[in-house]
Amino acid sequence: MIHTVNYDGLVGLTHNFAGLGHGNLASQNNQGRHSSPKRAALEGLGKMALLLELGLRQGVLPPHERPNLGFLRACGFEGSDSEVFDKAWRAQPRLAKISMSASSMWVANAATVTRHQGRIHFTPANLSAQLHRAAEVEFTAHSLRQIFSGPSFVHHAPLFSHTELGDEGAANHMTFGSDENYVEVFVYGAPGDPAPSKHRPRQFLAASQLVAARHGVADRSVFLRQRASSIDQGVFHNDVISVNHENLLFGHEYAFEPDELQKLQTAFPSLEVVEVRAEDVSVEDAVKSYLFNSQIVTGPLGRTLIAPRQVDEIESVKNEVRRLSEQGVFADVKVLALDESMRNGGGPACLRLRVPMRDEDLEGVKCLVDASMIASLRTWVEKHYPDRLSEADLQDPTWIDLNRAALDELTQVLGLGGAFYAFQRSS
Ligand code: SUG
Repeated sequence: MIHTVNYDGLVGLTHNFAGLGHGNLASQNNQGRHSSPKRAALEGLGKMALLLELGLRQGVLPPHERPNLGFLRACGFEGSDSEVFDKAWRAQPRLAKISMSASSMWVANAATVTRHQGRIHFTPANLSAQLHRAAEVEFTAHSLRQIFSGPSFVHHAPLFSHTELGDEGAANHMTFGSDENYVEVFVYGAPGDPAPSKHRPRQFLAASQLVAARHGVADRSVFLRQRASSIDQGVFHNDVISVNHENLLFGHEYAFEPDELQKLQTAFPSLEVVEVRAEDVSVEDAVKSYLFNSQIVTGPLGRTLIAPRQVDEIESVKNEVRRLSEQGVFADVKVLALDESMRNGGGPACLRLRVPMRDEDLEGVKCLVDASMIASLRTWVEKHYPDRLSEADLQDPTWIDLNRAALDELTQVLGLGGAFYAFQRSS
């Protein structure tokens, strides 16, 4: 039997609101506010603990080293580590901010993961639509290779990095069905007519097709075009407006361009569609609440919706969730505070990467967590993470050593050995 193991991104020490997410209204609207990295990381661990309590397998993907000195050096800054950091802040503050982004926490953008003929394929997303996210890719690829090793896993290189091949990974991919009866769905924003006029789409059809082909699943893949008007309203990834679990597609009426869904219904006749009408929940309310960025899992009571607490704060969404529960679509609804991540446009589903594995695949796998590991990670966060961070705080060169000390300890906690991060290999 195949289990979907959710791997969640552990929030990094420098989580902040730099307003870097384009087409992402929360990131734009919260630019410049103080962040709480500690709260962000604890909220994320709270979600992992809840999934464990529901009886699910859970893993964690470690944060990236910040500042990202490899990125700054590739931008041409030279000298010692602290000189590179300092020069970047003086000459190119935007690049320096990018080097401090904790955006790797949204691991739904880490890679596309599919399973075919007993092997699990990973293509790290090139994230070429945005510089701060493209700067994550090299370490993400390394990290996935380290954590998922063994004969079950096939690691492909990220696609060539250019916006025309923009690939945002699992945030725009869904697997329907299970075991041998499954269909892969890739959702893209461009090209297409009408095109969005306010926000550039991030995911390109060619990228989705190339990933499907190299994973060996092209003949069981369906490519659906995202609704252009929804991208313009802040739906920068498909997982902001639709989510799936087994045979269920839970999405908004305006997730896809008209008639697109028919392609999936034809390819996968056992599809169950629960579509929320725009007259019940507007796209604006869907984006504000992140209702469709909930995770759906099978818990002890049955199908369970794990939603951000914002779904309770918006009347239309609250009513819709109540209706869906009354109709038996969801046997259980769990509501979580993920406020720090949400303020950057990252809800429950953004924080997780689904990896379909059988028991025997787990042998080569690292970073699975249990309740005692969550407790150790909480202690580690309490020890190292700042409570409050302003943009000015980000410029402090002591971040270099603070991150390294914390991450070095983390590799011990997680059993990753002493050569996981580049700084560990060079010191
Ligand atoms: O790429 N936010 C991320 C949010 C990603 C959410 N992921 C999914 N929907 N799967 C983004 O826009 C903001 C970072 C900042 O402003 O510092 C940011 O990158």
